[in-house]
Amino acid sequence: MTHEIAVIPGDGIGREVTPAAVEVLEAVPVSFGFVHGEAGDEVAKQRGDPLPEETRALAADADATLFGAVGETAADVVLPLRSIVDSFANVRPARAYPGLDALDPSTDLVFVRENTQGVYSGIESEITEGVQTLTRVITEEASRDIAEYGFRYAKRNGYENVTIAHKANVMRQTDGLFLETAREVGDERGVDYETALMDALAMHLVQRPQEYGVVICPNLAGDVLSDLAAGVVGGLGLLPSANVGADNGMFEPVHGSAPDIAGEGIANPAAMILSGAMLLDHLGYAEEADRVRAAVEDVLAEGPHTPDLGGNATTDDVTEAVLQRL
Ligand code: GGG
Repeated sequence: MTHEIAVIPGDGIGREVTPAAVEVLEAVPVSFGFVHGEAGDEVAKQRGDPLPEETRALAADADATLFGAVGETAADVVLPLRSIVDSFANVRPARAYPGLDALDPSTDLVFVRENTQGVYSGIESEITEGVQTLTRVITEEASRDIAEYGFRYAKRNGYENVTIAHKANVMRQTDGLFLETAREVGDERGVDYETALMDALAMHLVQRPQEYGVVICPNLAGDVLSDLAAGVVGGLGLLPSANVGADNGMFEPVHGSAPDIAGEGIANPAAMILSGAMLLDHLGYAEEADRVRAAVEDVLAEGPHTPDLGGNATTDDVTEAVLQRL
């Protein structure tokens, strides 16, 4: 069986790391057909549309999508793509790797981020000059879906600690509903969990990350806390992610387009290649996914390293080293 994969590199370093993940997927014994699409800031400049219709169709029709990165047009590209592939959960693992400079070497966190609403619902308006508003949407249904996914993920993957992140003492109605619903799900399952105010949680994730496992979060909190966790384990070049729903999925690094280093060929491809491993998991190739992760871990432990990890290797050097291990 051949799996059709939509490949959308996007902008900046997305254009450099996405081919690395494709090369790695081509090296595993799974039959893929890759179809390529354009999206992002550059396409918006050229065609006036950051997410052309044919790219939307590619993502909708494919078995899964590999997405690189986007810059200024994030709201017009990555949010619609997540919706096109019908994903309600954004899973962002942040692990410490042997040989790298993590604050605590036993850190093993997974952010399970609500992917459809919160302040990313896209409802903003100017009510009068100098006054902008934003509507934060939280529904019981979406809160239940993400909490069930998070608790299920923790059980399946052997995580003992589950934390529900919220700010219900301030956003009483919206995060009040999120918290109440997620607690109900935990109670119905009869499992242990804790709840945490997201601001205090940010501090504790830095001070004692080893005490946390799966963190179930509203949308913006998940985006921010996972970047914070990237700082805890060694940088954004290390964090992959999966946008998943009932069937389809989109796999992308947590990092953005990094215009400061784009075009230099020195972006760390680890996050993108690890996103490819999550794609393999999603399609049912757990063994192949583990092999890709093991190859990346070896390279992270022994080098070569790109400059974000203190080395002077290029994206191609690191990709080649991963391919050699595979
Ligand atoms: N590959 C991830 C990417 O391009 N991120 C840019 C960004 O701003 N993302 C917002 C989000 O993840 O919700």
